[in-house]
Amino acid sequence: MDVEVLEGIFDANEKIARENEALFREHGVLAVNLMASPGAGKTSLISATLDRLAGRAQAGVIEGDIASSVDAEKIRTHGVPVVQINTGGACHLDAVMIRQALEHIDLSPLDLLIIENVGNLVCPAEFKLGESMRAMILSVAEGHDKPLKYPLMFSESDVLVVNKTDLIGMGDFDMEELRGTVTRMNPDIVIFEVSCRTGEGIEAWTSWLVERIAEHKERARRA
Ligand SMILES: Nc1nc2c(ncn2[C@@H]2O[C@H](COP(=O)(O)OP(=O)(O)OP(=O)(O)O)[C@@H](O)[C@H]2O)c(=O)[nH]1
Ligand SMILES: [Mg+2]
Ligand SMILES: [Zn+2]
Repeated sequence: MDVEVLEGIFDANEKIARENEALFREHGVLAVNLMASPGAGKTSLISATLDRLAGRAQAGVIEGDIASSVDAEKIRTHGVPVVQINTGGACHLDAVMIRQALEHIDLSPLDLLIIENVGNLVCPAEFKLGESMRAMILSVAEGHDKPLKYPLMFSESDVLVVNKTDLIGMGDFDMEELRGTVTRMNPDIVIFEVSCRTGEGIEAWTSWLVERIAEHKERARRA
């Protein structure tokens, strides 16, 4: 594809993303684009977060996958509204897919919308969905060198959740090295260390998210 065609695709996506963003703002909903490679723990983190959020914020979830509704079925057990998007082969979500999914979800009662992007460490970072927060997960099993190899997502994310800390010590993962690399690329990024298996760090992450939800609501109210 030549450069002009690619720019056209990004511009068209950006326009719809801005419309989605306006809709989220109108409803005072914090939309979070959750990105990571396959199996890093996106669905596990959403599940653990929903358990902790109960009574503190109303959440909805959009599940993006190439195929199947496996993740949506898991999230539905938490009693929150869920919409599954199947991309039919595409390796990332785009703003049009989100707009279509929003026809099936009532934003009015929600404070938070978590969008689980397709498992992929590369192109999801290139497509805005209308989110106000970009969150990514890196799992310990993937290795601390990933920011050097897949820089865009690490440099574009507002928050990095390092998952599977229960596996530290089983390989050569170096948390300090990871923190150093990521912070040099993105000095403003907020980093949490969690294990969805043991529950370590989940409360710290969830409390931070609750604060961001309140901040976002206040900003939307003033706008
Ligand atoms: N040891 C360990 N395993 C975990 C942890 N979190 C998730 N897992 C496991 O990792 C696997 C993948 O987790 P998922 O939550 O499905 O990952 P995902 O990122 O949603 O995967 P896709 O949607 O397929 O991209 C599952 O077998 C989880 O049980 C953790 O903190 N520690
Ligand atoms: Mg998943
Ligand atoms: Zn893609």
